[in-house]
Amino acid sequence: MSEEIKELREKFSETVQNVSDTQTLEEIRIEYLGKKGSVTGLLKSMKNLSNEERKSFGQQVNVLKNEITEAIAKKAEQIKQKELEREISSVPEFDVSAPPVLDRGSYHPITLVQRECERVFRSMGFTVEDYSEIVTDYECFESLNIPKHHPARDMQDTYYLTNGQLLKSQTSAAQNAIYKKYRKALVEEGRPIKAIFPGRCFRNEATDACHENTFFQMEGVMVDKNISISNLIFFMKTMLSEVFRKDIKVRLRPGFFPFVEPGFELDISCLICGGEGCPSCKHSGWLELCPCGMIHPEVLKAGGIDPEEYTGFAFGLGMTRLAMMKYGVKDIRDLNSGNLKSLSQFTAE
Ligand code: FA5
Repeated sequence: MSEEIKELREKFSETVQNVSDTQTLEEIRIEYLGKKGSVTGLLKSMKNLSNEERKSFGQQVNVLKNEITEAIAKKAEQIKQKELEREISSVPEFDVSAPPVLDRGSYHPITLVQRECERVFRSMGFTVEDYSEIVTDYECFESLNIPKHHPARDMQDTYYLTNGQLLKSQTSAAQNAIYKKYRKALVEEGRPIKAIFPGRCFRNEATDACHENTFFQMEGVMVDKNISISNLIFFMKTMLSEVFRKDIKVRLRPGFFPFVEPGFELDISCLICGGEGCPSCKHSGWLELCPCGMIHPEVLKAGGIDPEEYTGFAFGLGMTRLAMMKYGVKDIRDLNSGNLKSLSQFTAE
């Protein structure tokens, strides 16, 4: 009987050695460890043995079973790592001097990053919302607990239309409408509000390597009973690890926004300079990427949601900066330049 174990062990290690994809590995797992698998077969065959033999044979089969389980887990990890390396190496490097590829259409890097973010959040049950670029003062500021003459308005000077409307300075401007759209489903059917809304934002500010007057953000909100900071941190971590597919150094520090309490600034270590300091990160080594926090009770109230019963988190991801970091674009202004020589490097698959 031990001969059978030896043969099975040898056969398994030969087979598993050459496996390079998850599906074949799963087939092998079933072949050996499944209900009708070879190892299970050995265990079943023990019923014909004497008590003494059964004990020693059982132990040996269990050792083999553990060896196979471990080897399969190790192989699965190796395959995953290889797939990840393949994916990372297929991300195009940004080279400002590369010749243009004008015979093929291409997606803008921000579109690519936006689609990636949408994919990640959709898979976690978030809806993707579209929102106007022209909004009212109420949507952009008042409903967000920023009354007229509040100093927080100074940080977001934007472009005003003659009719008093404005080009939205932040995707948070859509929050109020989203709460109103989904509050009935929340209160009457107990369905949590889980929504993201990517969009273009405008600010009247001097441009530099990491500031544009027109840029993209992606807002996200989740409202339900008992939502806490842990939920916020979980979603932030998942989003970053899915988008970058590698370990990113992140720091969370207190941040003030009138529409969240408490509020945080989520920064990532600058991937252009590796944290050393460069113009892309204003020489700090860190890049402000995704401010976030627990939605202020006044903001929930303005959206028709009772803050005594419901809580939620909100975040405002700087999508243009995310695209810079993901594709190694040193100057944010390249992304709005319309320069085909640079942008056509991101040709769609
Ligand atoms: C806001 O706009 C808040 N609405 C974010 C928020 C949402 C906070 C929900 C809390 C809860 P801030 O002004 O810091 O915050 O901008 C958010 C992100 O947008 C920044 O971290 C940055 O990544 C990006 N951003 C801001 N200004 C610019 C700019 N001029 N150019 C490029 N990206 C910018």
